[in-house]
Order: sequence, then C-alpha cells, then structure tokens
Amino acid sequence: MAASSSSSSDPLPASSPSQVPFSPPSSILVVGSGVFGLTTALALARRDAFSHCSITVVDRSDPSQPGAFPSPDAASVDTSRIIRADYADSAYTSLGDEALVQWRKRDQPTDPGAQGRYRESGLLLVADAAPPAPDTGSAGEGVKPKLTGLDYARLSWANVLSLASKYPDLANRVRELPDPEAIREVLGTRGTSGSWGYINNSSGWGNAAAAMAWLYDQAKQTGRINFVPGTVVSLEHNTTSVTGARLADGGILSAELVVVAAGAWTGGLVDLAGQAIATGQVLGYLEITEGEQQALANMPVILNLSTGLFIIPPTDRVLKVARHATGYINPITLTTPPLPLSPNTPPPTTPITVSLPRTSLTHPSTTIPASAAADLRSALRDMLPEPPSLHTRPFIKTRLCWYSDTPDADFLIDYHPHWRGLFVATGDSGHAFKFLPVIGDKIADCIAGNCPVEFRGKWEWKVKDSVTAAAWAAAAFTEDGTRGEGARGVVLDEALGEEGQKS
Ligand SMILES: *[C@@H]1O[C@H](CO)[C@@H](O)[C@H](O)[C@H]1NC(C)=O
Ligand SMILES: *[C@@H]1O[C@H](CO)[C@@H](O)[C@H](O)[C@H]1NC(C)=O
Ligand SMILES: *[C@@H]1O[C@H](CO)[C@@H](O)[C@H](O)[C@H]1NC(C)=O
Ligand SMILES: *[C@H]1O[C@H](CO)[C@@H](O)[C@H](O)[C@H]1NC(C)=O
Repeated sequence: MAASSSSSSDPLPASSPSQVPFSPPSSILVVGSGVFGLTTALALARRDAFSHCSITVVDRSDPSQPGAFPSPDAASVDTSRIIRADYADSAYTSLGDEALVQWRKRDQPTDPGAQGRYRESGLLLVADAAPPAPDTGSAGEGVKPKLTGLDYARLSWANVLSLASKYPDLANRVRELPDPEAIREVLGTRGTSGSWGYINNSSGWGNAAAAMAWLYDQAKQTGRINFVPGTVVSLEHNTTSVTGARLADGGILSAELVVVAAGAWTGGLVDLAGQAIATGQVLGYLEITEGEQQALANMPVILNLSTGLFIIPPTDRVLKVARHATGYINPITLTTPPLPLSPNTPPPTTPITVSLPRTSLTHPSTTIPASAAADLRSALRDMLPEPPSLHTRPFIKTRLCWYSDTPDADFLIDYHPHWRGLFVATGDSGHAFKFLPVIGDKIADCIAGNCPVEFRGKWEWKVKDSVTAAAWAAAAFTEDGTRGEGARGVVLDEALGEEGQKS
C-alpha cells in the first residue's frame, strides 16, 4: 500500500501548510533542548513572522543550573563530534558545507567556531571492499538502497570533488588514497588498513558541550524564549489536536503548536510508526599524557566506514574512540502509551514496547558489552599505530550515546500527518550535530511550510498507516553505508547478560 493512500484518516489541511497560507501560531512549545529543539527555538525567536508567538522550551535538564546542561546523558555532550561535508548524499554535502562556512567563523568570541568549538584537523575516510550488506528485505516505501561503507566513501568522494569545483583551493586539500599503501602512509600504520579512502583537510571536529553552551547563550540573549525545566511524560490532546505536554510533576504546558524534538526519547511520546528507534552506540575515553597529547594534536579525524569505528584528535589529554554502527536497542514496555498514529487508531490491546535510552543517569552502573570494548580497542591498534602504549591502556570511561535512528539516516522533520498542532524534529541518526549552526533555520522553514526543496520527501513523515508502519518496523535499522557490517537489533541487556554468563 502506498503511504499516501491512507484510509484510516485523511491528512488534515492544517498539517500541510504548504497548501494553505501559513499563519504563525500564538504559542509554540518545544519539547527537548538538544540540537534540533534549541536551534529551532532560536531560529523562531529571531524571525519577524514569529514576533507575536510565545516560545517555550521544556527539557529535563535546567540550563540555568551549572553542570546540568547539556544533560550528561544527552547525545550532544563531551568534547568532540565529527564535522564534515563528506556525505554520500549530495543534499547533506551541501548542508554540511553551509554549516562549515559558519563553523569556520572564529574571529569573534561569539562566532560559532571560536574558543575551540571547531577545529579543522582534516578527516581521513577509509573503507574496505566488502560484499554488499545483506538485504534484510521489506524496506518501506521510499527507503534508499543500502550502501556498503565503500559505496558510501566513493559517493562521498564524488560529492567532495564536485564541491572542489566550486572552491578551487579545496582541490588542494583533498587527496584520494587509492590503495592500502597510500592509506598506510597517511596513517603511519604498518599493518592493516582499508582498501580505499581519501583525506579531506577541510573537515574537522567540534566541541559538542561547548557548542551547546554557546547555543544556549545565543538563545537566552534573544530574551524571547521561556525555558522550563521538567520531564515531559506524555502529550496532551483532544480528539483532533495535540494541545500541550504533561510533566512528571503533573504540571501541564499548553501551546497551539507542540514541536517534539526529544531525540532518542521521542518514541516514548509519539508513535513514530517504525520511522525512528533509539539505538545505543559505544564510546570509550583514554587518558593520555601531555607528550601524547602533543604528538596526536595534529592528527586528522579517522573514520573507518567498514566498521563505523572512529577516533577524534584528543583534547585536554583525553582521547575518544567510538563506533557509529547499528548499536544496541533497549526495548521498554511503556506504562503510558505514546500518542497513537492517528486520532482514529484503536487503543492498543497489549502494552506497547519501544526502544528507549538507558543511560548513566537512569542506570548508573550501565557499562558497554565487552565485545564492543574489544572493537574500540581494535580501532586504537588499526588506526593509531603510534604511540603503541595506548593500545593496552584501560579506558577511563565508556558510555552509550543514544541516537534516534531512521532506516535511511534521513532526519524526520515534519508536521504530523494526522494530529493538528504537532510537529516533530527527530531522527538525528547520529549525524546531526555538525549542522548545529544551520539546522534550526531549516526546521523553522519546515514549520513555516517551506521545507528546503532538496529535503522534501527525505525529511517528511513517511508512514501514515499501520500497514506501512509494519513494513518500516521490519526495516528498522540504519543502512546508509556508515554503520559497518555488524548484527542488527542486538538487545543491550542480552549483549551485557551473555557476557556476564561467559565471564
Ligand atoms: C593535509 O594536512 C596534512 C597536515 O597538515 C598534510 O600533511 C597533508 O599534506 C594535507 N593533505 C592534503 C591533501 O592537503
Ligand atoms: C577498516 O575496517 C576494515 C574492516 O574491518 C579493516 O579490514 C581495515 O583494516 C580497517 N582500516 C583501518 C584503517 O582501520
Ligand atoms: C481541540 O483543540 C484545538 C486546539 O486547542 C481546538 O481548536 C479544537 O476546537 C479542539 N477540538 C475539540 C473537539 O475539542
Ligand atoms: C571537504 O571539502 C569540502 C569543501 O570545502 C569542505 O566544505 C568540507 O570541509 C569537506 N567535506 C566535503 C566537501 O565533503
């Protein structure tokens, strides 16, 4: 069944503002102050069209409290995120390039990339020739063909070359690494390497927590945003419309338009119909010496698209290694069901289970599976031959970072097709941080009914009925070519438990 031929409930006129003149609501409630939520609030606050609209941001972390924001278990914490325009999909290459123009502004302390928020260390992408990823079948309508890491790297290279034709000096800053020998030379490795790759000296990395603090300052300075600390437990609605959000303390925040930007937690509030699920991705941190810090200070970011393993240059004597892969799921049976797919959806007959984050705040003893720690260790050996002293050094900390993953890694930024008064901005798929300087304006454009042409279709709410939802749920795991070849749908508890039994 085509997604558009929904019979259960016709899309409401108010949910497709491109067809009717857009008139800004009198009040907007943004649920979540991560990259999507906070940039949206800031962009709206700066727009004349919204000058009579009250803007409220609710989040469980209170940004006015030292150390509480960004929440230590949110996705945009710690000191490093890859910032690249290197994408297999040219729409994201252009958006990444737009973001990089902003990140490179570093002259004034308030510029996005100033005070160490962005560093242009270069990015080394490598991949192995591998058999195509197995087709798990039954992908939903509009799901992109699956790419291997090598496909992704080659498409990304083509997109970088086409950007280079726009920026002549870029041509001097990217170089193909056509064979293992060339990769080994750049890495300084003697042993393994990918079979193909390239280096782009015009990409780098950003300090996530510092950038979020900067973003909060920008938002606060508008004087237009009301920040409310509180944990949203459900959305309030009547028979046609979402009307607000209910907080854990029983309080209710009402608004004409609710924008849910709750990252990996979104599925607990809104039935996303298989379009996005929470996956936990592993990270490890090593403490290094001052000498090691200096030796590694000028290394590029290294990303192996065949495994999803990557290493970011160290800051303050901490080196981070991580795996951007299919991750772990954490199925939770909800006591309060999420907002159903449509006002006409019959109430669930059995409790609803969705994958939701399990973090260091809710479960302080959560570790990462030993096999994942071993993978992180192998990244250190394969990608960072010098200094060898790092290869056996224990991690000072490991953690899970929770993504809101979509099958095609496209974001989910759209009005809800069946509920009035509801807009969602989620589905980060673990690659949204880099867009921090520009994404809020794109989301605000979508709210105003002007989704950027190149993202129409990609960012839209695609699953409009339960039949399509079932097909999407079957294809739940991100297959965009950046996630390595690992198993899909591994349950965190089982991965931890099996190892517990083994040891
Ligand atoms: C990238 O930068 C590194 C370090 O500055 C340099 O050695 C290398 O030649 C550069 N590569 C390209 C392709 O510009
Ligand atoms: C990237 O991963 C592949 C697959 O595991 C491996 O063969 C290759 O050596 C890795 N390359 C680097 C540079 O780590
Ligand atoms: C539901 O709430 C919306 C927004 O407040 C309102 O416009 C609409 O009239 C309400 N519908 C019903 C049936 O109460
Ligand atoms: C490498 O090159 C582009 C072009 O400057 C640059 O914007 C970005 O930093 C990197 N990634 C690309 C193009 O994919």
